[in-house]
Amino acid sequence: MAQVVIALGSNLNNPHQQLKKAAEFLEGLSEQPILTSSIYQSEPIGPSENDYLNGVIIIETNLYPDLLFARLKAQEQVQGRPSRYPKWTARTLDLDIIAYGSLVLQTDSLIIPHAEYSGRLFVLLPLRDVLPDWVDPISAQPISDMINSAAKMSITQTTLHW
Ligand code: PH2
Ligand code: MG
Ligand code: MG
Repeated sequence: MAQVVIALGSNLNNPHQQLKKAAEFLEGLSEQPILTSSIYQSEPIGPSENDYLNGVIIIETNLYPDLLFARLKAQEQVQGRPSRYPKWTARTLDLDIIAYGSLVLQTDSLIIPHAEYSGRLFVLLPLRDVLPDWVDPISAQPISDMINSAAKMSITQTTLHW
């Protein structure tokens, strides 16, 4: 069984409801109770206008990465995201596999650990909530170092519940 880090983001159509629905879906997917970070509000990085709600959820699963990826993409579509879209546009739901145990994998469709997470505070801050001892599987950098060197952005912890 693998411990999988999933980052969630939404900035369209009631983001809080979108995150709660996605958490329910991930709970159903996980062999163990999920771990949830705080929910953060963050300025959009990229062309979008609306602020995001972001969070991180840890699941335990026996699904292989490619199958898990397909299940996450299907849930994005269930929650109203078109299957094809330009990079970084506003979205009802984004479910990204940040890490899959300590696996390192690069295929045409899937890069694990996530190629850009180590520079993104909207992933790193919630990840630290749930796994404060997290170390990057490739660089061996502790999460505190990644947070210190990530680009500054406007992001605040909310009191919203999953
Ligand atoms: N996701 C992106 C692009 N920009 N900005 C914020 N604040 N939060 C996100 O989740 C996000 C983003 C691409 O997935
Ligand atoms: Mg993303
Ligand atoms: Mg994505």
